[in-house]
Amino acid sequence: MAEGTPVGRRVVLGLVGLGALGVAFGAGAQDAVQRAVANVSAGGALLPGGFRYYTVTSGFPERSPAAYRLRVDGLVEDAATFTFTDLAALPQTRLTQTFHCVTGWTVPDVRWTGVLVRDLLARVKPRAGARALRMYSFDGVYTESLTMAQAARPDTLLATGMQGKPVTSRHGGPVRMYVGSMYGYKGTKWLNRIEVVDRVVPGYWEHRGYDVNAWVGRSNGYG
Ligand SMILES: Nc1nc2c(c(=O)[nH]1)N[C@H]1C(S)=C(S)[C@@H](COP(=O)(O)O)O[C@H]1N2
Ligand SMILES: [Mo]
Repeated sequence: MAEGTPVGRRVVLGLVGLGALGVAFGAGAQDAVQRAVANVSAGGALLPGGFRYYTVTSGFPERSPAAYRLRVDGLVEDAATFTFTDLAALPQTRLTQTFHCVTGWTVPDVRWTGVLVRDLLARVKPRAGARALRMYSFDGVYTESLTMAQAARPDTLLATGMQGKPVTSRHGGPVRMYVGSMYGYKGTKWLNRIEVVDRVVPGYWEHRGYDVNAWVGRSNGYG
């Protein structure tokens, strides 16, 4: 299901109203509602208190770490296919950072672990003329983009761990992207290919009106 447009004040007030539901019906009921909505619509409920599970397809694809492959190709000297074990052998980075969906929900202090995209790129050696990355998902539909400078940031991560556990299938495991300086939509779930290209190619949500440069607080009408 679509995740809608960035929220303004009116919708934020609506969120506060839904928060009151938790008081009226008890937190257990609220959690049950949130789970139900996540299961049924996959669109994420507008309820406070944590992550939504987003997908633009009808489901949440599953792939085991053993079956996982990440292809990195395009304008590189050494195109390569990485297994989960290969990724685990690269330098590991930890980040603790707030997650921001452009529709207004956030999750504070999310603990991520994984491989910085810049450490991955160092292995495949981008060629002169490389300007951007295209990310692909094994959901078969979702795509995203980053400039090389955005990709090289110290908070642009191929995440294999989230909140001290492996990234679950619902959250895009075994490997998803996390772009800490940008809204959540830049973080491709179920990542299976990174193509190095000569220009930014807008991704799934950018074709539907979101900003290509998705800086938290200064894009999509915020700031
Ligand atoms: N493949 C894929 N990646 C995706 C999405 C999606 O629907 N499909 N949604 C994006 C959006 S808008 C957000 S806010 C985050 C949500 O991550 P979560 O589902 O783990 O909460 O994933 C991003 N990556
Ligand atoms: Mo989002």
